[in-house]
Amino acid sequence: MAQIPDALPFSFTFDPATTALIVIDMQRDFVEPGGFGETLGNDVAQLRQIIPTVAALIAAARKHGLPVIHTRECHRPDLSDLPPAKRDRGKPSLRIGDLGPMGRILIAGEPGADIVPELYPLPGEIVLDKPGKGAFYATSLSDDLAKLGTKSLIFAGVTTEVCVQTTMREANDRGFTCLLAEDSTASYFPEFKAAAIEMIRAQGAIVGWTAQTAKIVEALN
Ligand code: TIU
Repeated sequence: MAQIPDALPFSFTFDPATTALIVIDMQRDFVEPGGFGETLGNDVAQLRQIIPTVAALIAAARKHGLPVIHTRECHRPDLSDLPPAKRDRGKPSLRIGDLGPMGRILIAGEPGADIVPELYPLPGEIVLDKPGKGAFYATSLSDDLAKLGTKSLIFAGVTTEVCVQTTMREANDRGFTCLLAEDSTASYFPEFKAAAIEMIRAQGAIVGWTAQTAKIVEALN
């Protein structure tokens, strides 16, 4: 068993043999200029900052044999998995499926929908394309985790209060013990990130625990 005494709201215990790292939506469309995030009016600089920290967490997981699962929020080229309620939301400069500087916005197979080169999956790692904010909806994630025998999940990625928190809540309801790497997640809104972290670990870890990436790496070593 591994332990992170400094995790909040209290010490986090996990078995590395039954733990997986899930890296949520570290795609060019969210973290590079010209993508989906920026078309929504956001400054992508907040998100780019975490890339080296996420890289360190991924490296530690790989070193210790934890499965690394990557997700991408994207849609089929024919938009058949894009509900109008999602496409028509807000007033973005470009909508999902429109052609931007990195190809069609949030469409599977386009350069913008792919994971940033610094965090690129290794051959054999699970990469899940998801049409929703949560990674369990309309994906094979439940089956993949059952096959792996996963009981605990470490979370990284973007954005904290949207896809990361949604997936963490879905995982918590499915019986997984969840830990969020605080400095390996980011939001376009720092105050939303802080609030999400607070609400995740409130009430005795109602959704899960949080810890600094260095503490997670230390516990694995
Ligand atoms: N807009 C925003 O904050 N997030 C998303 O649309 N998707 C993810 O969080 N990946």
